[in-house]
Amino acid sequence: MAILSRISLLAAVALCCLRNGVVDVEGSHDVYQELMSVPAEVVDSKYRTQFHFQPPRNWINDPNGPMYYNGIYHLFYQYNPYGAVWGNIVWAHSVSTDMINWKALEPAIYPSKPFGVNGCWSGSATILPGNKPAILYTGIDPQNRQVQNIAFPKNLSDPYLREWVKPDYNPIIAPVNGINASAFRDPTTAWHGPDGHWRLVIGSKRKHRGMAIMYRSRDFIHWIRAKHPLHSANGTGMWECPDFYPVATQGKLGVDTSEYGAGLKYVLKASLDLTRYEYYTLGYYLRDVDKYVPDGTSADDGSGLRYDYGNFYASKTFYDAGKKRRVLLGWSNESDSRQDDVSKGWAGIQIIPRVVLLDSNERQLIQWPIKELETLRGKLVSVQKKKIKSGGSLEISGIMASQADVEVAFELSSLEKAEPFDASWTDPQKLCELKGADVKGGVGPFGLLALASANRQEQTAVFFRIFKGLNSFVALMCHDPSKSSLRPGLSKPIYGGWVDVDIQKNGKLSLRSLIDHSVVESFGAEGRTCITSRVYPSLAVGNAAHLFVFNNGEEDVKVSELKAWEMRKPLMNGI
Ligand code: DQQ
Repeated sequence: MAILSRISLLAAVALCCLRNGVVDVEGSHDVYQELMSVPAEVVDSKYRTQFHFQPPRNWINDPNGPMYYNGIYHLFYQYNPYGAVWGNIVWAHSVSTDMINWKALEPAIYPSKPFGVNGCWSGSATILPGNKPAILYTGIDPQNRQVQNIAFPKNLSDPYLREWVKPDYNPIIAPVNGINASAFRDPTTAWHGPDGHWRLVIGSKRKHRGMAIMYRSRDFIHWIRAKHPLHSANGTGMWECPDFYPVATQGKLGVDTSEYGAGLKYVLKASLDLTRYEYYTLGYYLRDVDKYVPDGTSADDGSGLRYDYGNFYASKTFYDAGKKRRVLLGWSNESDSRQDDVSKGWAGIQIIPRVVLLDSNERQLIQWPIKELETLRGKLVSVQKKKIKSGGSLEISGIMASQADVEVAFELSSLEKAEPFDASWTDPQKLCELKGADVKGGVGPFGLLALASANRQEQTAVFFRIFKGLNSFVALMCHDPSKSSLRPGLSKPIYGGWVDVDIQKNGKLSLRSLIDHSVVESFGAEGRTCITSRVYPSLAVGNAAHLFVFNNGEEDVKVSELKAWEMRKPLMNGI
């Protein structure tokens, strides 16, 4: 790959200081200097996902600059062309007409100029007036400073926008006037205000305060820092990959980032480098002072709402003008060891693109896999009106359960046996750790056992559990992969989130899980709570994987309907 010949290895360290005028890059990813240019000799297929986004080999992380342009979806992403661990970072590029089948192109942005010579990190795309796309991204300059650069397509009549030009006047935004040069990255899609100014935010921090520093521009090239950040939150540390966009309070359509007027609320999301989790708040955008104010319905300190309570990071949305929807993409990292990644020859996937909407209660977002995914649905097995007795289970057979899309609706006839809720349980993840899938309950745990071996020595449990609170019932959704593999040395975190539904009123809970060899991506209560886990079974592999419905609660539950489809493999970057 000649175009990549000037890529320099990034010997990043986790300290931030100035040495001979060179800023040490503050580590946003673990750096394995000795592994980052070890070429993939064998590309393992046992754990490769089949319908989730992956390049043929090597390391990937954040989705970058997703956009819809003249009928084509573009996905750029952080990519190491030389190895299966983070390093040598470029913007790889794939195109699609449905975000399910992908065609890989040559990397679009790579370190060929001084203002990005030490790496081309994350950023976003904006479609400028006259239908002209522009990319803003973070370059690591010769002093290892994080600077913001612009790039334009070389040839707008190329439908794939293969080549991108980085003008020599870059960087267009530099870390000056007190900005921490190693904590200044990931520009958002810009939005255009009624006053004729463009605006964007860049992730940063001051001491422990995470923040979205705002810039304004008239011509998109010259940017001036606003007096105040758009928003900041103490104790949250560095904000990576911020995202800011409007959502409609009525209806099911997405909203363009530059739209304004009545009937809109705003979402501000930050990826926290400290915890490697993301959180978002809903709120209002005060245009006269260019400030975002959370509406207070969820915590603004990292403990609040998340798109996904599992293995999910560095997400980014874009407005799909073709289908008038807002679509979310995000990175799901491996949870095996770095050495495993080198042996596999690859690491990292993108989640299935999700449509994002505001819930009608305006307290949270709802996410759902894009409709196009359903074109991959093949053989179907279904179950109707089946009682799962206390302690019982039901095997769903007849499809390849390692590559499936499963939708199930549960009916709860009584909540009488629900366990009492303890007010000290404030962290849903901890509660799922305390009460894993094997811990018997009153109402629940009930749900699915994905990627299970025949005798269930291996299983990844996806389930709900209902508690009786003082004034209302509390629903919890968990992923418990503690028995996902007999292999030693794997990280198997248990994840959990609250489910904001009135379970007493409707007596129903739905679950959808996308199972794809080493990933289980789940959507509880029509997409109100989402959890993704990466797992590496040793027995429940390929055709040996099984799928069960289970109920470890005292109360019986009913499966009113279950549908499980075997999923076909799309065109995936030429694999
Ligand atoms: N990944 C990029 C950074 C970003 C981080 C580097 C988030 O731009 O802050 O690969 O995963």
